[in-house]
Amino acid sequence: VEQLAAAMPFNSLKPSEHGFANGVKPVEGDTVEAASRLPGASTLSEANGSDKSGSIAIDGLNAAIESLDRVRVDSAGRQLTTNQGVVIADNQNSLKDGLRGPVLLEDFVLREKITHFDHERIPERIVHARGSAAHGYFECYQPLTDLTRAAPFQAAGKVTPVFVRFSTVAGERGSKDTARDVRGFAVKFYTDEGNWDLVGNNMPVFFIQDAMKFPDLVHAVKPEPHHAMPQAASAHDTFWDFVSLMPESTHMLMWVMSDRALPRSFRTMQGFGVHTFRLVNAEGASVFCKFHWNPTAGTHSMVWDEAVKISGADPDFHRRDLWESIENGVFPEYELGLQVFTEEEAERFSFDILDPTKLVPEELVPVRPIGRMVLDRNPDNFFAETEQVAFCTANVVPGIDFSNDPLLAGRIHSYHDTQITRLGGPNFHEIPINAPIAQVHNNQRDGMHRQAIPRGRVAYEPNSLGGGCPFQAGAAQGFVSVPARQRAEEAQAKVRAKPEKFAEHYAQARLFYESQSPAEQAHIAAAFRFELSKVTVPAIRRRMVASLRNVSEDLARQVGDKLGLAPLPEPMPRAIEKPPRPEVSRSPALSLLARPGDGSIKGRKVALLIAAGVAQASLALLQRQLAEGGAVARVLGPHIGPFATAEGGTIEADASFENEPGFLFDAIVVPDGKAAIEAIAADAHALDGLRCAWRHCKPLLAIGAGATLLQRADLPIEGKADAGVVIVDAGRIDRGVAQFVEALGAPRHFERERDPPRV
Ligand code: HDE
Repeated sequence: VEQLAAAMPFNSLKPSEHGFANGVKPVEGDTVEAASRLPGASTLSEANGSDKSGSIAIDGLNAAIESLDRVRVDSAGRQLTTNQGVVIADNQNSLKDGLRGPVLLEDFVLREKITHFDHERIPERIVHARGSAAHGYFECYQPLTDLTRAAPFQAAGKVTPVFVRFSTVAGERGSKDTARDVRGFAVKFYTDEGNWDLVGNNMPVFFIQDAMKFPDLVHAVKPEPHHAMPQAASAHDTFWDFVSLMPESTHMLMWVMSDRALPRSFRTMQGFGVHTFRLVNAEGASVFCKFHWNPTAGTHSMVWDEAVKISGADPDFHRRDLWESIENGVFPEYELGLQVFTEEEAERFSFDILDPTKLVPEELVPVRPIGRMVLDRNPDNFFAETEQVAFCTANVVPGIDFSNDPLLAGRIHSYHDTQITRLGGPNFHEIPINAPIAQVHNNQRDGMHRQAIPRGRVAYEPNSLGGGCPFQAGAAQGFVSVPARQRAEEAQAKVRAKPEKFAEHYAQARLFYESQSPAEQAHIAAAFRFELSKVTVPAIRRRMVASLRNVSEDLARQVGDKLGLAPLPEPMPRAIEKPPRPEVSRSPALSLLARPGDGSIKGRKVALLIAAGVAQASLALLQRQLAEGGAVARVLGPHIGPFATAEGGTIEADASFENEPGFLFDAIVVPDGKAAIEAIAADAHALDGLRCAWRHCKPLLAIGAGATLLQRADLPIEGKADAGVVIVDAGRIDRGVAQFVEALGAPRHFERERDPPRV
């Protein structure tokens, strides 16, 4: 093993690739840095095969990995076999009756191979079809035993394995990552008391208040049924027709038209449980709670023009970012926070906490950090893990319970139900990625694809023949639903109706809009303008602007003007004449700028433009600082391969101006070297890249002669540019690099933005 390690470049984060596979568990209470050094962090294990089932179950990063190890298959050094384990002699030619004769029916090798292939596809998820996932762990900060008996929260430093899938909602499985859309944020905790799935989104509210409307909402946003267009987009008639008739969607529309719908990466978006849940302690006492995931890297988004361009150049942009970050040891990390409140407090709120179109402002109930989640391992196989994982809101563990949110009730049914078709039967809980670490013992039997082999003749309870086993645990250990009572005044006959506060639809939409920074507000107006201008039926556009008048006259006017709607239509009639007074009129926490991150450049991608004659020395300090900060620097040239430097050496271009366009990067650097600048200026791909970086408000660094390239790209840098444009003399590189690194770790430089764009 040592010889092997010496003979090849060795990434210390990926020891299992090189035979150092004996991972260890994260030390309780350890830092992420220490966790990132754990052996076994990679999954690309080809060197650890066991005779029968591939890799041996090692003392891995966490128990979930160990259980998956049982079924991992590594084929290094193995012969090809059929599914029956029969070794295959020839995998190129079918069995024929003579060289030019017909293929024989007896060719079981051919038939098995084709038959399996014919059935490779399974139905995609009806929503959230496109997704990407990673393994990791949750670590609790302090025991929460006063609030909940849920296993992950019982001790400081307790580590619970997780599998997390991020997704878009509307697009099909092969659609793009950078659609304007809600993102799914689904976490499966493999707790030692069973699986708990926190199936959330990156926005804290939803379009509708009742599950009854969900199929309508999804039919409206999906491609229109007659011609199956548009793909992964809400900018079409049926979506806006539906939501403009559903005033309860207004608050969520503000979120979906905001920068939240265009996250820079999965690493830089929040997650929310959306519904109000309950926490229950060992005494059975319960409180209400909302779950928040806050990314350590801060919240960062793209601009629309950038998202559109990335969709073409790299439809896998978010998937790639997640994968590469983990492989590079830049582990996505999120802090879990709780908003906890009592039933009595909830009764006094101006909104109903059972209404999923409302959030609880952080100024009203602060978010209390309770632990962190680190994603540190990529899946081995996309289909087996990311595609087959089945989340379900019904998967809760003792200590977590539901509220009466009517949207949540529908979900508790839907998720399990949908998997029965998607995964082909009722035994999908036995698929390795779905199987709990906690043991499963019950009397459920049979069904398609059963894996477990239950022993004995007893499959019923109560029994005496099996000694009464498996037996009920009783309330002390088993799951007990909170004995929540309806208040006397609510104990009515059966009704199909909603509580009164559900009828107020605009206060929180206004709160959201008013709490955004000017740049974020401008993006919301531009998003409505864009989407509604794609709507072909004028009455729908008018109805939507009429609804926006109840949110903000300023917003309605901006959108209406650009849709040629003057005078503006009358405001949409409200269901409640005198709505309750909201507790807060501004919530700074709702702006992305509230969480800029810690200024770190970890995971940021920087393009260094080069050509023959580049002054390599002008890049050295920068490259070192980017590497030290955990940023990824890519060297882009007129073509890939080596280029002569001004110093007489060579520098290798990893990518070309054409194959990795500038808009894929977080920042662009133009080095010194006159000849190189001339060559770069002759390639409009490079100039386009610079213009995009400018237009998308990203940092630019130009060193020495590089400054002239910014002029050649027609960037309007008159007088004093913003802090994101750093121009330095070749002699003062150190100061320029420091400024650039600071700009790279900061939010975008929106002070540069113009609508319509100048560049
Ligand atoms: Fe889902 N949702 N949903 N949803 N949802 C599904 O389950 C559904 C809702 C969310 O990565 C489906 O396994 C109903 C809210 C995520 O695998 C399906 C209602 C929130 C994912 C389903 C909602 C979500 C799904 C499709 C209204 C945020 C992807 C395939 C009553 C809190 C999970 C599947 C993954 C997936 C039903 C509303 C989040 C059909 C009926 C609100 C993150 O069961």
